[in-house]
Amino acid sequence: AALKVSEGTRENLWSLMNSYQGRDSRSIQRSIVNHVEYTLGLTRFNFKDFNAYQATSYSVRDRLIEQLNDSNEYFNSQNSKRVYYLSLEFLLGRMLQNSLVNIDMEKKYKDALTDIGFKLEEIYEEEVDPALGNGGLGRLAACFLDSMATLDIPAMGYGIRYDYGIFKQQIQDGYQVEQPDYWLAKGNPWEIERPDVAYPVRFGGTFTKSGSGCGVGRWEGGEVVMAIAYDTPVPGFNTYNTNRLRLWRSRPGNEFDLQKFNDGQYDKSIMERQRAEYITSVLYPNDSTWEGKQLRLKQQYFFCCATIQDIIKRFKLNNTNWNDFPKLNQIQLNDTHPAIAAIELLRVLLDVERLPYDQAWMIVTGTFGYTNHTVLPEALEKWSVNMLQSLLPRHMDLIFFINQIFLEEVKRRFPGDGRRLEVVSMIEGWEDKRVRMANVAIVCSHHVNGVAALHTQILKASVFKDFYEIFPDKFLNMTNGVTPRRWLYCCNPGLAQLISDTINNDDDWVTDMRMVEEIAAYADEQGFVDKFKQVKVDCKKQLQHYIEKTQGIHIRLDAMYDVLVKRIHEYKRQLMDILYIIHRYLQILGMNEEQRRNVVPRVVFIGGKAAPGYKDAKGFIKLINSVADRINNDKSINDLIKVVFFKNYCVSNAQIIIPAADLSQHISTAGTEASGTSNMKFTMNGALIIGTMDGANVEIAQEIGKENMFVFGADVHEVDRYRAQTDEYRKGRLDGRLRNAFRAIYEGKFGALNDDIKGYLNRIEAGSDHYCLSLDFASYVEAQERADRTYRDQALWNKMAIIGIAKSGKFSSDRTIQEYCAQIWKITPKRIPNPADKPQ
Ligand code: F58
Repeated sequence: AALKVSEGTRENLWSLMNSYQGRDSRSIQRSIVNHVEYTLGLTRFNFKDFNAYQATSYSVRDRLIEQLNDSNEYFNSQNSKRVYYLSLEFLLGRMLQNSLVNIDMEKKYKDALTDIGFKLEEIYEEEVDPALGNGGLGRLAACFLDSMATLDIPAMGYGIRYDYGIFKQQIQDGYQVEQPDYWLAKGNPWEIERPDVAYPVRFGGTFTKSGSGCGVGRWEGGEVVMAIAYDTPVPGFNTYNTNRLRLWRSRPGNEFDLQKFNDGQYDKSIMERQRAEYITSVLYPNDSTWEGKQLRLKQQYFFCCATIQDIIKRFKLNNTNWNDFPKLNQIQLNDTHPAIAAIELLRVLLDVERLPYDQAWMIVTGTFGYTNHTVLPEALEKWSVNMLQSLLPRHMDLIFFINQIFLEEVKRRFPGDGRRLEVVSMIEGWEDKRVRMANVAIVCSHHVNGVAALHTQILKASVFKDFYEIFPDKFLNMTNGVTPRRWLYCCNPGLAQLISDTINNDDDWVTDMRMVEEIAAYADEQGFVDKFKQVKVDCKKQLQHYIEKTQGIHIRLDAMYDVLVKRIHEYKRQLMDILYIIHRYLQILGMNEEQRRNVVPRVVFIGGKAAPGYKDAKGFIKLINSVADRINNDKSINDLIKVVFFKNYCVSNAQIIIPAADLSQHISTAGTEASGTSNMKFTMNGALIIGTMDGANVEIAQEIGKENMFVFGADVHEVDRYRAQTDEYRKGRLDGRLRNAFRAIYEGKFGALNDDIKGYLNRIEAGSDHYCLSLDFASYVEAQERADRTYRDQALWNKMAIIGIAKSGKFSSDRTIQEYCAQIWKITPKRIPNPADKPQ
């Protein structure tokens, strides 16, 4: 009915919303206090910071809901083309500051709150950090939402509303201990529950087919659960446009097992209904290994099935011609995790909408795009055919069918090439058959993209080489980016202010990061450099305060802050960093007073979560903590090195540590890190990178100049050659300093050793060095020494940092999204009129 109201009624409805339009202090206060009383049921005469956080968030949410609804209504009325970003993870981070900044009301809310006795900065700290993601992939999805809203792209994110996000990391006796993250315990003011938006999702049962070829299937029985929508508004910066993030929660289906009930098994039938809720209970905390858990497959299908129903329903509001579907809907798959959505769309088109196969297939391949985030073979998803068959029988049947058609085409185009057929087949193995989800995603998509230039090259040249030869035009690169709103403007207000003041352009650069290039001209200007130094010191003070408060460690301000924060993994080589620290420590122990005066004092931060089942990664954490223990308590080195294991690395504390870093480490073995995105954030915040020629480091070097980074290590080809050698060869070339560091560990200098880590080091010594620690160690040490030398020349250091910031514009996710829009989604911005501009 909303679309049909007359203009008069519309105006009337419009004026009803005025209560939330007021941007003056009194209106803001009234709306906050109203929520204290009416939403929270508390008295306005006495409420705590946390309640102020809740009420403030509800007040902001009111504005966002209005913008969201208006945006949505506008897009519906225009039958706008839409982008749907499907992801099993959205690592959003806290919402309050970001929302206020984006709707340009941070200052107003700050003043309004001060006036009634609250400090906005303290209120920010009350918010739980919603952590529905593992790492880079989930955070990328969150940055993309921000950019799509900012760029006026009619877009939606779809995912899962997990009850438990990524675990909280505690450290006990140096070991990681995982604590459940029940982030909803105190409610979530940012979401809107939508019991009116609910879809059934079926698992198991049987399917019968009629007709030939793919036929028409009837899928019945099994278990039906309901997907309920929870919406979170995603406001753009400096635009009225507000997009929607829709997360699904599982609930018991409407069908009740009457049979059991009548048999007197009331309790059992209730318990079965409860099982439905488990589907969206918990985020799987793996960041790079694939696990064939049935519940994970259920999660994937659950959210894809609900999402496809929702998208189709929206399409049908305004459309009847199915051929328009791909023109109006683009679905992007954030890795293969939601790839089953493509098969689900095919199923619905065939079995429900009764479209002919050719037409249905054209629609599917016109709709989907697939983004790959990894080249590690152990991360590629391969579901057991048996599991798929029992859970999703029709989907398995359709995969077999499309695979057969695809392989026939390949046979025609590459006669006699049996090897290729084997490799590109969606099915792997003979007895224990598995479905290669990447192959399914590639064939079902019109475009496949890597996330950095080097990564895309590797996809084309090795991982997906055979596909690339079949579909050369399908593959393209979309170098990742990060949102400058959260990762500069919000987390580093001092630097943001300095940029705005310097380029004399207000905040325009916040949506056009290339403008920041202008500050390069000031890299030698003393006045500017001094201000930049002051910004860095202020950020370091904040970090110092945070570390004191949360970990009880005092760190000095006048040291180089050397930071390595990311998920703990062999390929990311935290081990190489800690071995270098040991080397440095041993070196200092051997120095006289005179020599020590020349040492650059460092505070080394290493932080990140290890997957709970990843033994080696957990061993690294223990080793880091043992080394920290020894070094931090060695008075003889006079704080020349301090080692901090940065606990529970997450979005909110990333916003503290990134602006404070001097040196930032991105030291993965060349060819292993698809892109990396924190490298971009650190660069934007004026940290210098020590890094390998891997992932997006390569492009960062291109943009800011290799001379403004500390680049080291083997390149992809050298890594390949080294790996092709024998263990004997590598053993014979073990780096001497590495050997000394091992010895110090074996001798117990860093406490009693856990056998696992000892075994790990032994294997490297024996020449089994897949991640090339020994190959890269010498050049790593050399790069570290370069960093020290440069740091002693503060003018040079700051100049390099400023140039880094100036030339980091490419790494805004706005640029990335513009590329997706132009090259993959073929969509242009739709600027919605701001109703506030209308004469009232
Ligand atoms: C990351 N992948 C890449 N995967 O490692 C990183 O280089 C890249 O910058 C980033 O994606 C964004 O493109 C990543 O974070 C996961 O966390 C998956 C979670 C689910 C299981 C498999 C890994």
